[in-house]
Amino acid sequence: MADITLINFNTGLNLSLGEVGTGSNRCKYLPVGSLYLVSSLEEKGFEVDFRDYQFLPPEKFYDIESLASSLKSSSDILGVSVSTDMLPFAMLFFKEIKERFPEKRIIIGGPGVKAIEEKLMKEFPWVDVLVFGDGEQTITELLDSMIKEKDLKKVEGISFRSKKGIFFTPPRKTLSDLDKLLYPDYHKIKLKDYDLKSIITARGCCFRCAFCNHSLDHTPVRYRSIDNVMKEIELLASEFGCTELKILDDNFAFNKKRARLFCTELKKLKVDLRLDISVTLSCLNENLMRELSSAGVTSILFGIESASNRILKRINKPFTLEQAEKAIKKSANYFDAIELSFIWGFPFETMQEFRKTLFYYIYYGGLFKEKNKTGLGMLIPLPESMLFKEFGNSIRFSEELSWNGLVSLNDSRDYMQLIPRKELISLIKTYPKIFSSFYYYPHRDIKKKNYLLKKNLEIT
Ligand code: B12
Ligand code: SF4
Repeated sequence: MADITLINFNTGLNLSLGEVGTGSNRCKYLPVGSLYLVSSLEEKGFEVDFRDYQFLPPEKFYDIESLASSLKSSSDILGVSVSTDMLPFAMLFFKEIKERFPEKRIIIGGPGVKAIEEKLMKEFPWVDVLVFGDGEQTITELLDSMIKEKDLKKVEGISFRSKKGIFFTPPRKTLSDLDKLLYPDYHKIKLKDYDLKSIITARGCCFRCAFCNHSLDHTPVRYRSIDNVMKEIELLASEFGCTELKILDDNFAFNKKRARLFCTELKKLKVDLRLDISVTLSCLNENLMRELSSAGVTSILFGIESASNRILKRINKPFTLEQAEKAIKKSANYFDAIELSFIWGFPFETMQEFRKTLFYYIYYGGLFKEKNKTGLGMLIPLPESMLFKEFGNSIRFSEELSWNGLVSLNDSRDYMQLIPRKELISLIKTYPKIFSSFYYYPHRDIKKKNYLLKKNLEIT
Protein backbone atom coordinates (compact mmCIF):
# COMPACT_ATOMS: atom_id res chain seq x y z
CA MET A 1 0.00 0.00 0.00
CA ALA A 2 1.17 3.53 -0.77
CA ASP A 3 2.39 5.76 2.06
CA ILE A 4 -0.15 8.42 1.16
CA THR A 5 -3.14 8.81 -1.13
CA LEU A 6 -3.07 12.34 -2.51
CA ILE A 7 -6.38 13.58 -3.90
CA ASN A 8 -6.93 16.58 -6.11
CA PHE A 9 -10.33 17.87 -5.06
CA ASN A 10 -9.38 21.20 -6.50
CA THR A 11 -11.39 20.56 -9.52
CA GLY A 12 -13.03 23.53 -11.14
CA LEU A 13 -16.06 21.25 -11.20
CA ASN A 14 -17.77 23.08 -8.39
CA LEU A 15 -21.27 22.89 -7.19
CA SER A 16 -22.81 24.89 -9.95
CA LEU A 17 -21.94 26.13 -13.38
CA GLY A 18 -24.32 23.62 -14.94
CA GLU A 19 -22.93 22.31 -18.22
CA VAL A 20 -19.52 23.85 -17.83
CA GLY A 21 -19.01 22.67 -14.31
CA THR A 22 -20.40 19.22 -14.39
CA GLY A 23 -20.76 18.04 -17.98
CA SER A 24 -18.44 15.32 -19.17
CA ASN A 25 -16.86 17.78 -21.58
CA ARG A 26 -15.73 20.04 -18.75
CA CYS A 27 -12.25 21.48 -18.85
CA LYS A 28 -9.69 19.50 -16.89
CA TYR A 29 -7.00 21.60 -15.24
CA LEU A 30 -3.53 20.37 -14.56
CA PRO A 31 -3.28 19.88 -10.77
CA VAL A 32 -0.01 21.77 -10.50
CA GLY A 33 -0.02 22.17 -6.70
CA SER A 34 -0.63 18.45 -6.10
CA LEU A 35 2.02 17.42 -8.62
CA TYR A 36 4.59 19.57 -6.82
CA LEU A 37 3.73 17.65 -3.66
CA VAL A 38 4.09 14.30 -5.46
CA SER A 39 7.61 15.23 -6.63
CA SER A 40 8.63 16.33 -3.20
CA LEU A 41 7.26 13.19 -1.52
CA GLU A 42 8.75 10.78 -4.04
CA GLU A 43 12.12 12.47 -3.80
CA LYS A 44 12.13 11.54 -0.12
CA GLY A 45 11.27 7.95 -0.98
CA PHE A 46 7.54 7.93 -0.17
CA GLU A 47 5.14 6.01 -2.37
CA VAL A 48 2.26 8.18 -3.54
CA ASP A 49 -1.12 7.02 -4.81
CA PHE A 50 -2.36 10.09 -6.71
CA ARG A 51 -6.03 10.47 -7.61
CA ASP A 52 -7.54 13.32 -9.55
CA TYR A 53 -11.28 13.67 -9.05
CA GLN A 54 -11.61 15.64 -12.24
CA PHE A 55 -11.64 12.33 -14.08
CA LEU A 56 -14.62 10.83 -12.33
CA PRO A 57 -17.63 10.47 -14.59
CA PRO A 58 -20.26 13.14 -13.75
CA GLU A 59 -22.65 10.55 -12.34
CA LYS A 60 -20.05 9.55 -9.75
CA PHE A 61 -18.88 12.95 -8.66
CA TYR A 62 -21.55 13.80 -6.13
CA ASP A 63 -22.16 10.25 -5.03
CA ILE A 64 -20.58 10.41 -1.60
CA GLU A 65 -21.08 6.72 -0.90
CA SER A 66 -19.35 5.56 -4.01
CA LEU A 67 -16.61 8.16 -3.53
CA ALA A 68 -15.96 6.87 -0.05
CA SER A 69 -16.09 3.24 -1.21
CA SER A 70 -13.38 3.97 -3.74
CA LEU A 71 -11.08 4.70 -0.81
CA LYS A 72 -11.15 1.13 0.42
CA SER A 73 -7.91 0.54 -1.43
CA SER A 74 -6.33 3.84 -0.40
CA SER A 75 -3.55 4.52 2.06
CA ASP A 76 -4.59 5.21 5.65
CA ILE A 77 -3.18 8.70 5.23
CA LEU A 78 -5.13 10.90 2.83
CA GLY A 79 -3.83 14.27 1.61
CA VAL A 80 -6.51 16.39 -0.04
CA SER A 81 -6.14 19.60 -2.01
CA VAL A 82 -9.33 21.65 -1.71
CA SER A 83 -10.51 24.79 -3.44
CA THR A 84 -12.94 27.23 -1.94
CA ASP A 85 -15.94 26.14 -3.95
CA MET A 86 -15.54 22.44 -3.17
CA LEU A 87 -14.97 22.99 0.54
CA PRO A 88 -18.51 22.25 1.81
CA PHE A 89 -18.79 19.13 -0.31
CA ALA A 90 -15.32 18.04 0.84
CA MET A 91 -16.47 18.33 4.48
CA LEU A 92 -19.45 16.04 3.85
CA PHE A 93 -17.18 13.63 2.01
CA PHE A 94 -14.62 13.58 4.85
CA LYS A 95 -17.36 12.89 7.37
CA GLU A 96 -18.45 9.85 5.37
CA ILE A 97 -14.83 8.68 5.11
CA LYS A 98 -14.40 8.92 8.88
CA GLU A 99 -17.62 7.03 9.51
CA ARG A 100 -16.59 4.20 7.23
CA PHE A 101 -12.87 4.17 7.84
CA PRO A 102 -12.16 5.69 11.26
CA GLU A 103 -8.53 4.64 10.95
CA LYS A 104 -7.91 6.93 7.99
CA ARG A 105 -6.32 10.27 8.74
CA ILE A 106 -7.13 13.30 6.63
CA ILE A 107 -4.68 16.10 5.83
CA ILE A 108 -5.96 19.10 3.91
CA GLY A 109 -4.22 21.96 2.18
CA GLY A 110 -4.61 24.32 -0.77
CA PRO A 111 -5.90 27.84 -1.41
CA GLY A 112 -9.42 27.01 -0.18
CA VAL A 113 -8.33 26.78 3.47
CA LYS A 114 -6.40 30.03 3.65
CA ALA A 115 -7.42 32.31 6.55
CA ILE A 116 -10.08 29.93 7.91
CA GLU A 117 -7.67 27.39 9.38
CA GLU A 118 -8.67 27.84 13.00
CA LYS A 119 -12.41 27.79 12.38
CA LEU A 120 -12.17 24.78 10.11
CA MET A 121 -10.19 22.74 12.63
CA LYS A 122 -12.58 23.67 15.41
CA GLU A 123 -15.81 22.89 13.58
CA PHE A 124 -14.84 19.83 11.54
CA PRO A 125 -13.40 17.06 13.70
CA TRP A 126 -12.89 14.84 10.69
CA VAL A 127 -9.97 16.96 9.52
CA ASP A 128 -6.88 15.62 11.31
CA VAL A 129 -4.19 17.94 9.97
CA LEU A 130 -4.30 21.21 8.07
CA VAL A 131 -1.27 22.52 6.18
CA PHE A 132 -0.68 26.25 5.74
CA GLY A 133 0.69 27.73 2.50
CA ASP A 134 3.29 26.03 0.31
CA GLY A 135 3.16 22.33 0.99
CA GLU A 136 6.32 20.80 -0.50
CA GLN A 137 8.50 20.82 2.58
CA THR A 138 5.74 20.42 5.14
CA ILE A 139 4.15 17.34 3.60
CA THR A 140 7.35 15.29 3.62
CA GLU A 141 8.15 16.08 7.25
CA LEU A 142 4.54 15.56 8.24
CA LEU A 143 4.24 12.19 6.53
CA ASP A 144 7.49 11.01 8.02
CA SER A 145 6.29 12.01 11.48
CA MET A 146 2.88 10.42 11.00
CA ILE A 147 4.30 7.13 9.74
CA LYS A 148 6.91 6.97 12.50
CA GLU A 149 4.39 8.23 15.07
CA LYS A 150 6.65 11.12 16.03
CA ASP A 151 5.43 14.27 17.77
CA LEU A 152 3.66 16.46 15.19
CA LYS A 153 4.44 19.55 17.24
CA LYS A 154 7.87 19.57 15.61
CA VAL A 155 6.42 19.97 12.10
CA GLU A 156 6.21 23.67 11.31
CA GLY A 157 3.28 25.18 9.42
CA ILE A 158 0.46 22.88 10.45
CA SER A 159 -2.51 22.57 12.73
CA PHE A 160 -3.33 19.11 14.02
CA ARG A 161 -5.78 17.34 16.24
CA SER A 162 -4.75 15.06 19.06
CA LYS A 163 -6.49 13.58 22.08
CA LYS A 164 -5.36 16.65 24.01
CA GLY A 165 -6.93 19.12 21.59
CA ILE A 166 -6.08 21.20 18.52
CA PHE A 167 -2.52 22.45 18.16
CA PHE A 168 -0.98 25.09 15.91
CA THR A 169 2.73 24.77 15.27
CA PRO A 170 4.93 27.80 14.48
CA PRO A 171 4.67 29.05 10.89
CA ARG A 172 7.15 27.65 8.41
CA LYS A 173 9.56 30.13 6.85
CA THR A 174 8.41 30.71 3.29
CA LEU A 175 10.66 29.04 0.75
CA SER A 176 12.26 31.92 -1.11
CA ASP A 177 14.41 29.98 -3.56
CA LEU A 178 11.84 28.25 -5.74
CA ASP A 179 14.60 26.76 -7.91
CA LYS A 180 15.18 24.33 -5.07
CA LEU A 181 11.88 22.66 -5.87
CA LEU A 182 11.62 19.76 -8.25
CA TYR A 183 9.28 20.22 -11.21
CA PRO A 184 5.73 18.93 -10.79
CA ASP A 185 5.73 15.17 -11.36
CA TYR A 186 4.31 14.98 -14.89
CA HIS A 187 5.05 11.27 -15.04
CA LYS A 188 2.42 10.61 -12.41
CA ILE A 189 -0.40 11.57 -14.78
CA LYS A 190 -1.34 11.34 -18.44
CA LEU A 191 -0.60 14.90 -19.40
CA LYS A 192 -2.44 14.57 -22.70
CA ASP A 193 -5.71 13.97 -20.83
CA TYR A 194 -5.65 17.49 -19.40
CA ASP A 195 -7.25 20.24 -21.46
CA LEU A 196 -5.26 23.00 -19.89
CA LYS A 197 -1.54 22.51 -19.47
CA SER A 198 0.10 25.02 -17.22
CA ILE A 199 3.20 26.07 -15.33
CA ILE A 200 3.87 28.58 -12.61
CA THR A 201 7.02 30.70 -12.73
CA ALA A 202 6.44 32.89 -9.65
CA ARG A 203 4.40 32.70 -6.48
CA GLY A 204 2.53 35.58 -4.88
CA CYS A 205 1.53 38.99 -6.15
CA CYS A 206 3.01 42.44 -5.72
CA PHE A 207 -0.38 44.20 -5.70
CA ARG A 208 -2.93 44.25 -2.92
CA CYS A 209 -6.33 44.50 -4.60
CA ALA A 210 -8.82 44.67 -1.75
CA PHE A 211 -11.07 41.79 -2.91
CA CYS A 212 -8.24 39.35 -3.66
CA ASN A 213 -6.77 36.58 -1.58
CA HIS A 214 -3.41 38.36 -1.78
CA SER A 215 -4.60 41.63 -0.27
CA LEU A 216 -3.36 40.80 3.22
CA ASP A 217 -0.21 38.90 2.18
CA HIS A 218 3.09 39.91 3.70
CA THR A 219 5.38 37.71 1.65
CA PRO A 220 7.03 39.31 -1.38
CA VAL A 221 6.69 37.71 -4.81
CA ARG A 222 9.01 34.75 -5.25
CA TYR A 223 10.43 34.14 -8.70
CA ARG A 224 11.96 31.06 -10.26
CA SER A 225 15.05 31.78 -12.34
CA ILE A 226 14.41 32.00 -16.07
CA ASP A 227 16.91 29.21 -16.63
CA ASN A 228 14.93 26.91 -14.32
CA VAL A 229 11.67 27.85 -16.08
CA MET A 230 13.15 27.27 -19.55
CA LYS A 231 14.24 23.76 -18.63
CA GLU A 232 10.72 22.93 -17.52
CA ILE A 233 9.23 24.41 -20.69
CA GLU A 234 11.67 22.41 -22.78
CA LEU A 235 10.66 19.26 -20.94
CA LEU A 236 6.98 19.96 -21.48
CA ALA A 237 7.42 20.79 -25.15
CA SER A 238 9.95 18.12 -26.14
CA GLU A 239 9.14 15.18 -23.92
CA PHE A 240 5.40 15.71 -23.54
CA GLY A 241 4.63 17.46 -26.82
CA CYS A 242 2.91 20.48 -25.28
CA THR A 243 1.98 23.13 -27.80
CA GLU A 244 -0.05 25.37 -25.49
CA LEU A 245 0.76 26.48 -21.97
CA LYS A 246 -1.03 28.68 -19.50
CA ILE A 247 1.30 30.53 -17.16
CA LEU A 248 -0.44 30.59 -13.79
CA ASP A 249 1.49 33.54 -12.34
CA ASP A 250 -0.87 36.15 -10.99
CA ASN A 251 0.97 38.89 -12.84
CA PHE A 252 3.50 37.74 -15.40
CA ALA A 253 4.88 41.19 -16.25
CA PHE A 254 5.42 42.83 -12.88
CA ASN A 255 9.16 42.45 -13.29
CA LYS A 256 9.59 43.75 -16.83
CA LYS A 257 13.26 42.89 -17.06
CA ARG A 258 12.52 39.29 -16.14
CA ALA A 259 9.60 39.15 -18.58
CA ARG A 260 11.91 40.36 -21.37
CA LEU A 261 14.58 37.84 -20.47
CA PHE A 262 11.90 35.15 -20.54
CA CYS A 263 10.98 36.17 -24.11
CA THR A 264 14.61 36.20 -25.27
CA GLU A 265 15.35 32.80 -23.78
CA LEU A 266 12.11 31.25 -24.99
CA LYS A 267 12.88 32.25 -28.56
CA LYS A 268 16.26 30.53 -28.25
CA LEU A 269 14.54 27.28 -27.30
CA LYS A 270 12.85 27.20 -30.70
CA VAL A 271 9.83 25.34 -29.41
CA ASP A 272 6.45 25.62 -31.06
CA LEU A 273 4.43 26.96 -28.15
CA ARG A 274 1.45 29.26 -27.67
CA LEU A 275 1.29 30.90 -24.27
CA ASP A 276 -1.52 32.33 -22.22
CA ILE A 277 -0.67 34.84 -19.46
CA SER A 278 -2.30 37.13 -16.89
CA VAL A 279 -0.97 40.63 -16.48
CA THR A 280 -1.85 43.73 -14.51
CA LEU A 281 -2.18 46.14 -17.39
CA SER A 282 -0.26 48.95 -15.75
CA CYS A 283 2.82 46.68 -15.95
CA LEU A 284 2.63 46.47 -19.70
CA ASN A 285 3.94 48.83 -22.37
CA GLU A 286 3.84 48.43 -26.12
CA ASN A 287 7.45 47.23 -26.35
CA LEU A 288 6.77 44.45 -23.91
CA MET A 289 3.56 43.53 -25.74
CA ARG A 290 5.57 43.19 -28.93
CA GLU A 291 8.20 41.05 -27.24
CA LEU A 292 5.68 38.83 -25.54
CA SER A 293 3.81 38.36 -28.77
CA SER A 294 6.94 37.52 -30.75
CA ALA A 295 7.92 34.96 -28.10
CA GLY A 296 4.61 33.12 -28.53
CA VAL A 297 2.16 34.75 -26.12
CA THR A 298 -1.16 34.60 -27.94
CA SER A 299 -3.60 35.09 -25.13
CA ILE A 300 -3.64 37.66 -22.36
CA LEU A 301 -5.91 38.20 -19.38
CA PHE A 302 -6.49 41.57 -17.75
CA GLY A 303 -8.40 41.92 -14.50
CA ILE A 304 -10.23 45.19 -15.17
CA GLU A 305 -12.78 44.53 -12.41
CA SER A 306 -14.88 47.72 -12.66
CA ALA A 307 -15.68 50.49 -15.12
CA SER A 308 -15.80 53.00 -12.28
CA ASN A 309 -12.62 54.89 -11.45
CA ARG A 310 -13.96 55.48 -7.95
CA ILE A 311 -14.21 51.72 -7.38
CA LEU A 312 -10.85 50.98 -9.01
CA LYS A 313 -9.28 53.38 -6.54
CA ARG A 314 -11.25 52.02 -3.62
CA ILE A 315 -10.07 48.44 -4.33
CA ASN A 316 -6.43 49.48 -4.91
CA LYS A 317 -6.27 48.75 -8.64
CA PRO A 318 -3.16 50.47 -9.96
CA PHE A 319 -4.83 51.95 -13.08
CA THR A 320 -7.79 53.99 -14.28
CA LEU A 321 -10.45 52.96 -16.75
CA GLU A 322 -8.90 55.23 -19.37
CA GLN A 323 -5.51 53.53 -18.97
CA ALA A 324 -7.23 50.17 -19.18
CA GLU A 325 -8.97 51.11 -22.41
CA LYS A 326 -5.70 52.21 -23.98
CA ALA A 327 -3.93 49.01 -22.98
CA ILE A 328 -6.79 46.84 -24.27
CA LYS A 329 -6.82 48.64 -27.61
CA LYS A 330 -3.06 48.28 -28.04
CA SER A 331 -2.94 44.67 -27.00
CA ALA A 332 -5.59 43.80 -29.59
CA ASN A 333 -2.80 44.44 -32.15
CA TYR A 334 -0.53 41.86 -30.60
CA PHE A 335 -2.57 39.01 -29.14
CA ASP A 336 -5.11 36.64 -30.63
CA ALA A 337 -7.20 36.37 -27.50
CA ILE A 338 -7.92 39.05 -24.95
CA GLU A 339 -9.68 37.99 -21.82
CA LEU A 340 -11.12 40.70 -19.61
CA SER A 341 -12.40 40.00 -16.17
CA PHE A 342 -15.02 42.21 -14.53
CA ILE A 343 -16.54 42.02 -11.07
CA TRP A 344 -19.85 43.38 -9.83
CA GLY A 345 -21.36 43.42 -6.37
CA PHE A 346 -18.91 45.59 -4.43
CA PRO A 347 -20.67 46.70 -1.24
CA PHE A 348 -20.05 50.33 -2.21
CA GLU A 349 -21.00 50.00 -5.91
CA THR A 350 -23.82 52.31 -7.00
CA MET A 351 -26.42 51.32 -9.55
CA GLN A 352 -24.86 53.73 -12.02
CA GLU A 353 -21.43 52.16 -11.55
CA PHE A 354 -22.89 48.71 -11.98
CA ARG A 355 -24.60 49.72 -15.23
CA LYS A 356 -21.34 51.13 -16.54
CA THR A 357 -19.45 47.92 -15.73
CA LEU A 358 -22.19 45.87 -17.37
CA PHE A 359 -22.02 48.10 -20.41
CA TYR A 360 -18.23 47.68 -20.72
CA TYR A 361 -18.54 43.95 -20.27
CA ILE A 362 -21.09 43.70 -23.09
CA TYR A 363 -19.21 46.19 -25.26
CA TYR A 364 -15.88 44.36 -25.04
CA GLY A 365 -17.61 41.01 -25.29
CA GLY A 366 -18.96 42.15 -28.67
CA LEU A 367 -15.74 43.84 -29.76
CA PHE A 368 -13.62 40.76 -29.18
CA LYS A 369 -16.26 38.29 -30.23
CA GLU A 370 -13.75 36.14 -32.07
CA LYS A 371 -11.02 36.37 -29.49
CA ASN A 372 -13.08 36.85 -26.41
CA LYS A 373 -13.39 35.13 -23.09
CA THR A 374 -14.53 38.21 -21.21
CA GLY A 375 -16.26 37.45 -17.92
CA LEU A 376 -18.35 39.29 -15.36
CA GLY A 377 -18.59 37.59 -11.99
CA MET A 378 -20.19 38.51 -8.72
CA LEU A 379 -17.76 39.51 -6.00
CA ILE A 380 -16.92 36.57 -3.76
CA PRO A 381 -16.30 37.31 -0.08
CA LEU A 382 -12.88 35.67 0.35
CA PRO A 383 -11.92 35.46 4.05
CA GLU A 384 -8.31 36.29 3.25
CA SER A 385 -9.16 39.66 1.69
CA MET A 386 -9.20 43.29 2.91
CA LEU A 387 -12.82 43.69 1.89
CA PHE A 388 -13.75 40.76 4.08
CA LYS A 389 -12.03 42.42 7.02
CA GLU A 390 -14.15 45.47 6.42
CA PHE A 391 -17.49 43.96 5.44
CA GLY A 392 -17.19 40.28 6.42
CA ASN A 393 -19.58 40.59 9.32
CA SER A 394 -22.44 41.58 7.08
CA ILE A 395 -22.28 38.82 4.45
CA ARG A 396 -25.53 37.11 3.52
CA PHE A 397 -26.56 33.93 1.83
CA SER A 398 -29.11 33.55 -0.90
CA GLU A 399 -29.51 30.62 -3.22
CA GLU A 400 -30.40 33.02 -5.98
CA LEU A 401 -27.44 35.31 -5.55
CA SER A 402 -24.65 33.06 -4.37
CA TRP A 403 -21.85 33.15 -6.95
CA ASN A 404 -21.77 29.42 -6.99
CA GLY A 405 -25.39 29.96 -7.81
CA LEU A 406 -26.18 26.59 -6.38
CA VAL A 407 -28.29 26.89 -9.50
CA SER A 408 -27.33 23.53 -10.78
CA LEU A 409 -28.57 22.07 -7.57
CA ASN A 410 -31.91 22.38 -9.33
CA ASP A 411 -30.50 20.67 -12.39
CA SER A 412 -32.76 17.81 -13.36
CA ARG A 413 -30.15 15.52 -14.88
CA ASP A 414 -30.05 12.21 -13.04
CA TYR A 415 -26.58 12.53 -11.62
CA MET A 416 -27.34 15.97 -10.20
CA GLN A 417 -29.92 14.35 -7.96
CA LEU A 418 -27.02 12.87 -6.03
CA ILE A 419 -25.90 16.26 -4.75
CA PRO A 420 -26.69 16.36 -1.04
CA ARG A 421 -28.46 19.66 -1.53
CA LYS A 422 -30.08 20.08 1.86
CA GLU A 423 -26.96 19.11 3.78
CA LEU A 424 -24.78 21.45 1.75
CA ILE A 425 -27.05 24.43 2.18
CA SER A 426 -27.40 23.75 5.85
CA LEU A 427 -23.61 23.52 6.24
CA ILE A 428 -23.04 26.73 4.28
CA LYS A 429 -25.67 28.56 6.32
CA THR A 430 -24.31 27.32 9.65
CA TYR A 431 -20.73 28.45 8.99
CA PRO A 432 -20.75 31.76 7.09
CA LYS A 433 -17.16 32.59 8.03
CA ILE A 434 -15.92 29.24 6.67
CA PHE A 435 -18.01 29.02 3.51
CA SER A 436 -18.12 32.74 2.82
CA SER A 437 -17.49 32.31 -0.89
CA PHE A 438 -21.10 31.14 -1.19
CA TYR A 439 -22.28 34.41 0.31
CA TYR A 440 -22.52 37.98 -0.97
CA TYR A 441 -21.93 41.45 0.41
CA PRO A 442 -25.40 42.94 0.83
CA HIS A 443 -26.06 46.47 -0.36
CA ARG A 444 -28.81 48.55 -1.82
CA ASP A 445 -29.96 47.43 -5.29
CA ILE A 446 -28.09 44.13 -5.34
CA LYS A 447 -31.21 42.17 -6.30
CA LYS A 448 -32.06 44.72 -8.95
CA LYS A 449 -28.53 44.40 -10.33
CA ASN A 450 -28.80 40.64 -10.44
CA TYR A 451 -32.10 40.92 -12.31
CA LEU A 452 -30.65 43.40 -14.80
CA LEU A 453 -27.64 41.22 -15.35
CA LYS A 454 -29.69 38.15 -16.12
CA LYS A 455 -31.95 40.13 -18.43
CA ASN A 456 -29.03 41.61 -20.33
CA LEU A 457 -27.26 38.31 -20.64
CA GLU A 458 -30.42 36.78 -22.08
CA ILE A 459 -30.49 39.47 -24.76
CA THR A 460 -26.80 39.30 -25.74
C1 B12 B 1 -5.51 27.53 -12.07
C2 B12 B 1 -6.42 28.27 -11.14
C3 B12 B 1 -7.77 27.99 -11.21
C4 B12 B 1 -8.34 26.95 -12.16
C5 B12 B 1 -8.11 25.54 -11.69
C6 B12 B 1 -8.36 25.28 -10.26
C7 B12 B 1 -7.16 24.70 -9.56
N1 B12 B 1 -6.87 25.31 -8.46
O1 B12 B 1 -6.53 23.80 -10.00
C8 B12 B 1 -9.83 27.35 -12.24
C9 B12 B 1 -10.01 28.20 -13.49
C10 B12 B 1 -10.86 26.25 -12.26
C11 B12 B 1 -9.97 28.23 -11.02
C12 B12 B 1 -11.18 28.55 -10.51
C13 B12 B 1 -11.32 29.36 -9.43
N2 B12 B 1 -10.37 30.03 -8.77
CO1 B12 B 1 -8.51 29.85 -9.14
N3 B12 B 1 -6.70 29.90 -9.43
C14 B12 B 1 -5.93 29.22 -10.21
C15 B12 B 1 -4.48 29.72 -10.06
C16 B12 B 1 -4.22 30.72 -11.19
C17 B12 B 1 -3.38 28.69 -10.06
C18 B12 B 1 -3.52 27.54 -9.05
C19 B12 B 1 -2.19 26.81 -9.00
O2 B12 B 1 -2.03 25.80 -9.65
N4 B12 B 1 -1.21 27.36 -8.28
C20 B12 B 1 0.14 26.82 -8.19
C21 B12 B 1 0.34 25.84 -7.04
C22 B12 B 1 1.81 25.53 -6.89
O3 B12 B 1 -0.12 26.42 -5.83
P1 B12 B 1 -1.34 25.80 -4.99
O4 B12 B 1 -2.35 25.20 -5.89
O5 B12 B 1 -1.79 26.82 -4.03
O6 B12 B 1 -0.67 24.56 -4.16
C23 B12 B 1 0.29 24.74 -3.14
C24 B12 B 1 -0.29 24.95 -1.73
O7 B12 B 1 -1.60 25.49 -1.72
C25 B12 B 1 -0.22 23.61 -1.06
N5 B12 B 1 -1.28 22.63 -1.27
C26 B12 B 1 -2.20 22.55 -2.24
N6 B12 B 1 -2.94 21.43 -2.09
C27 B12 B 1 -2.49 20.78 -1.01
C28 B12 B 1 -2.87 19.58 -0.43
C29 B12 B 1 -2.20 19.12 0.69
C30 B12 B 1 -2.62 17.82 1.30
C31 B12 B 1 -1.13 19.87 1.23
C32 B12 B 1 -0.40 19.39 2.41
C33 B12 B 1 -0.73 21.09 0.66
C34 B12 B 1 -1.42 21.53 -0.47
O8 B12 B 1 0.96 23.07 -1.62
C35 B12 B 1 1.04 23.42 -3.01
C36 B12 B 1 2.48 23.53 -3.39
O9 B12 B 1 3.15 24.49 -2.61
C37 B12 B 1 -4.54 30.41 -8.65
C38 B12 B 1 -3.59 31.58 -8.48
C39 B12 B 1 -2.18 31.12 -8.21
N7 B12 B 1 -1.28 31.74 -8.90
O10 B12 B 1 -1.93 30.19 -7.42
C40 B12 B 1 -6.00 30.85 -8.58
C41 B12 B 1 -6.70 30.83 -7.23
C42 B12 B 1 -6.39 29.56 -6.52
N8 B12 B 1 -8.11 30.82 -7.60
C43 B12 B 1 -8.84 31.57 -6.87
C44 B12 B 1 -10.24 31.76 -7.06
C45 B12 B 1 -10.89 32.89 -6.28
C46 B12 B 1 -10.94 30.94 -7.93
C47 B12 B 1 -12.45 30.90 -8.11
C48 B12 B 1 -13.23 30.90 -6.83
C49 B12 B 1 -12.80 32.07 -9.05
C50 B12 B 1 -14.25 32.17 -9.43
N9 B12 B 1 -14.80 33.32 -9.18
O11 B12 B 1 -14.87 31.28 -9.92
C51 B12 B 1 -12.66 29.60 -8.89
C52 B12 B 1 -13.13 28.39 -8.08
C53 B12 B 1 -12.07 27.66 -7.33
C54 B12 B 1 -11.60 26.38 -7.97
N10 B12 B 1 -12.46 25.53 -8.46
O12 B12 B 1 -10.39 26.14 -7.98
C55 B12 B 1 -8.03 32.27 -5.77
C56 B12 B 1 -8.18 31.74 -4.37
C57 B12 B 1 -9.19 30.64 -4.23
C58 B12 B 1 -9.48 30.09 -2.93
N11 B12 B 1 -9.45 30.83 -1.81
O13 B12 B 1 -9.78 28.92 -2.95
C59 B12 B 1 -6.58 32.13 -6.34
C60 B12 B 1 -5.47 32.01 -5.29
C61 B12 B 1 -6.39 33.39 -7.22
C62 B12 B 1 -6.35 34.68 -6.43
N12 B12 B 1 -5.24 35.34 -6.39
O14 B12 B 1 -7.30 35.10 -5.82
N13 B12 B 1 -8.75 28.61 -10.54
S1 SF4 C 1 -6.30 40.77 -8.19
FE1 SF4 C 1 -4.50 40.15 -9.38
S2 SF4 C 1 -3.16 41.96 -9.31
FE2 SF4 C 1 -4.65 42.23 -7.67
S3 SF4 C 1 -3.65 41.36 -5.84
FE3 SF4 C 1 -4.89 39.74 -6.76
S4 SF4 C 1 -3.53 38.59 -8.11
FE4 SF4 C 1 -2.57 40.58 -7.62
